[in-house]
This record gives sequence, structure tokens and C-alpha cells, in this order.
Amino acid sequence: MKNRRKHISGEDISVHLGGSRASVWKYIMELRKDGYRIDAVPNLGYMLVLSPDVLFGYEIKNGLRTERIGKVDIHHYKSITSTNDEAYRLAEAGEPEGVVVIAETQIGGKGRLGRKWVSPKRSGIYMSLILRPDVETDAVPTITLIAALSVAKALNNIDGIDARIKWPNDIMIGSKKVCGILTEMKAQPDRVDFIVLGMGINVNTSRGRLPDSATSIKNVTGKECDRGAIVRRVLEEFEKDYKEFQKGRFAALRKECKKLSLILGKKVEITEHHRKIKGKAVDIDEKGALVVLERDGTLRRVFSGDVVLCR
Ligand code: BT5
Repeated sequence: MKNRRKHISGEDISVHLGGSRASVWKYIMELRKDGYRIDAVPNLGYMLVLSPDVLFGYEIKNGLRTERIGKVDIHHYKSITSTNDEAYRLAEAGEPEGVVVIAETQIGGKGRLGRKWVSPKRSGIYMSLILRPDVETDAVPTITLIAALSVAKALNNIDGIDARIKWPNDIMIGSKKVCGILTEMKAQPDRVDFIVLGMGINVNTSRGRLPDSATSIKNVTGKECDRGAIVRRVLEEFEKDYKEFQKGRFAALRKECKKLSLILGKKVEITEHHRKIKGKAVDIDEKGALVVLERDGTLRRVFSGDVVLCR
């Protein structure tokens, strides 16, 4: 990767990375099988011509500016049931904070409340982060909101994209969903043991492969986007904000969430468990809860739920 457009000899590679020249050849063959185009010229050596559009851990780590998130380890799968399930399993086995599980497709991608997440192959980002914050369980919705904020900010970096947060866990472009977040946790009665933060982002997915209520980045901009660059940006944005949150500084983040909110100031109907709450979304409070002003003047705080915008 550091020697693009340049041949390097098998000898140099073997000295640099260890192993024999024969093993270098074996690895080159493996990389080719993975989709890398590598030119091989006798007496000159090898040249990396083209990398495949695959979210291999070493591709993401190359240029990733975080301290822990994604730096510790990235587990990549061509296909998996659900990255959240795998991250949960790894966390239970003791994997540390910062480990990321990422897949090209999910056979059993999960939404909230037993719903499904459609995960077409190689076109979206399906990833889960293991977190081990020293917090009580009531801080978990705030972390979901911070994740939503980091995805919105990362996507807004792309020309032509205006992504908004539909509290608590959706990122929308216009009225269509481009990303969903699924937070799961294991906890003692009040302390969090670990959190698995799952994100599904539609990047280069064509519309026909998504539900009617969904869109993708490519669908909006008309251009293919580098999924690896988006993953890096999301992880960087998230780590920065997550650190602030851990220092007890949520005020500035809350302001950003409010600025990027799709629903503040609008009439909403929220289903929380079996309860329906109707009113105007007026605030996001210091815990990340949505404050709804009901018709009779009551202010109600809501911690999770499905939001529908009313006309
Ligand atoms: C969510 O649930 O939005 C959470 C989605 C989390 C997905 C990630 S992918 C990586 C990680 N591993 C997993 O197994 N899951 C996480 P919810 O708010 O319940 O929304 C689910 C609803 O969104 C579905 O019922 C569909 O209507 C819609 N939907 C399904 N697939 C979609 C997609 N690719 N894009 C947009 N909307 C989708």
C-alpha cells in the first residue's frame, strides 16, 4: 500500500515482512484470491494495482486516526448472521473495548424489537463496536444518541448529503432512512458490563434492494462512495464524542444533537412499549431523553420508542 505505482522485489518484501520468497508468492496468490490486483514482473517484482472494495481490517486501519476504537482489533467476515451477535459473543468471551466486527453481508441482520435489517452484499456497512464504559444502565440511550450523532456528522462530510437524526436511533436523508443503530448490552442490576453498538449504513446500495422507506448515499449523490473512508470517519467521530461523554461533558454534544435533529419542533407520535405518546417534540434533555409537550400541557420524557412524524 505504501508503494503504489511502484514494483517491489519479492526479496525486499521477504526481508521487510519476514518469511521466504516462496511464502511471499503464496501470500500474493491469496491476496489475488481476495480480489487484489497485483502485477508481477520478472526481475522487477510486484506492484499493487487495485484493491478490492472489501472492508478488510487492515484496509480500515490504514489511515485510521483513533486511539482504541478499531485500533485494537477488527474482525471481518464475508458473511455472518449478525455482527451484533458476534460482537456480543466476543465481548462475553472477554474481548476488550474498541474491538469492531464488520461484515460484507448479514444473513440475520437485526433491527430493534425482533425486526430485520436488510443487508445487501458489499454495498453497505454492517458493523458492531464493543464498548465497556463504567456507567449505569440509564446512560446507554445517551451512548446510542452519540453514535447516531457520529454517523450523521460523518455522512454530512460527503458532498450533497444532509443527514439528520431521527431520535433515538435512525439517521435520515429527507424522509428516508439511511442508517439504523441497534444497541444491546449486558449489565449487572445497575452497572453496565459491556455494550454492543451496531450500525447499519446504506452506502452504495441500489434502491431496489432496500425497503421503500430507505435510501442510500449513492442513491442521493449518484456516486459510488468509499465505504472504508466512511467507516474510518464514523469511528473517529464516535471515539472523540464518546471520550467527551465519559468525561461528563454531554452539554456540547447535546447541542449538536439538537441542531441535527429531524423531529424537534415537530408533531410526533411515539410508541414506547405499549404506550402511545402524542405531542410536540420540544427538547432533548441532558440524559438524551426526548421531551414531548402533550396537548394538555404535560411535559413527558421519553427514553426510547418508535417515532412517527405527524402531519
Ligand atoms: C434499526 O432498527 O434501525 C437498527 C438497525 C441496526 C442494524 C445494524 S447492522 C450491524 C448490526 N448487526 C445487526 O444485526 N444489526 C446492527 P429499527 O429501528 O427496528 O428499524 C428496523 C426497520 O428498518 C425494519 O423493520 C425496516 O422497516 C427498516 N429497514 C430494514 N433494513 C433497512 C435498511 N437496510 N435500511 C433502511 N431501513 C431498513
